[in-house]
Amino acid sequence: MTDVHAADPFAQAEASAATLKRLAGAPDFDAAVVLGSGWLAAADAIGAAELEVPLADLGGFELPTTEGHAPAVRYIKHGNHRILLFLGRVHMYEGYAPHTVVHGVRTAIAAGCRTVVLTNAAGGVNPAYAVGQPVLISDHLNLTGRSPLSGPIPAGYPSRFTDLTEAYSRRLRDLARRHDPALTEGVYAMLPGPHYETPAEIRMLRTAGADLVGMSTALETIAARHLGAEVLAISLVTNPAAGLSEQPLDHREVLDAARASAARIGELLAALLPQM
Ligand code: 8IG
Repeated sequence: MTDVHAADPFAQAEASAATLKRLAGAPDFDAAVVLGSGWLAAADAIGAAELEVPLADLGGFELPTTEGHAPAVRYIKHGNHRILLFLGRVHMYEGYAPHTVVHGVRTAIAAGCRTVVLTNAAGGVNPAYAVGQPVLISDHLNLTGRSPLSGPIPAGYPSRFTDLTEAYSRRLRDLARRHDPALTEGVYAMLPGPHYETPAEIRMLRTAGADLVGMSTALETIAARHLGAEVLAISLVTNPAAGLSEQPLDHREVLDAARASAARIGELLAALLPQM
């Protein structure tokens, strides 16, 4: 498959970052949080916004088409800490190329962020997981067949041959567990979607070592690691993966569970972010 590359996604991210810093009146930022589907309830718990900027004002962003994804980034101050909170993301299944999917992460890092927190909603492949449970991502299976690092890398950027041995920072996972010792961790499989898996595919994923399955995060982690940022990622289990549940899920119950958990995890993030 041939990717259609933007002229220079790295230069675009630098430009978006410069605009963001100018609009926020901030010299740089320290950490970025990307909120996935069902995570909007976490936004206010993370902190009060100094400013909310529509992504359309920053250039280089495609606007999310998914319900529950608001196209804006908030600037939040925690003491001396400056945090960027992306209230949504775009996905490959919306028809976007990998470089578009990772534009927010690249913009945040170009704006100074050394820490990236990625959140998502996921199906539980591990049968021990309950709906509403947050899980720290310890590793991933990128089953999209794509990489945000294919294509030209401009001079001055790190090698495209990015080491992913510890893509998800052990230090940050340990820090999260100090705040909430009940947090478990698992392996996240990213598939392109947008359809869900068949039960046979879920059995295959379980055999391959997956605990969670979703349609985001892995490409953003690869882009963040390429640029040397530390990554913490958290999945909110919102459904048992295909074939794991006897009866169809009650959609309202799932949404309620997600909302309640997202608010709780928002408080965890608010406590963690100043220590990152
Ligand atoms: I929420 O079961 C959510 N996102 N691929 N499979 C995949 N993505 C998901 C699922 C799921 N649940």
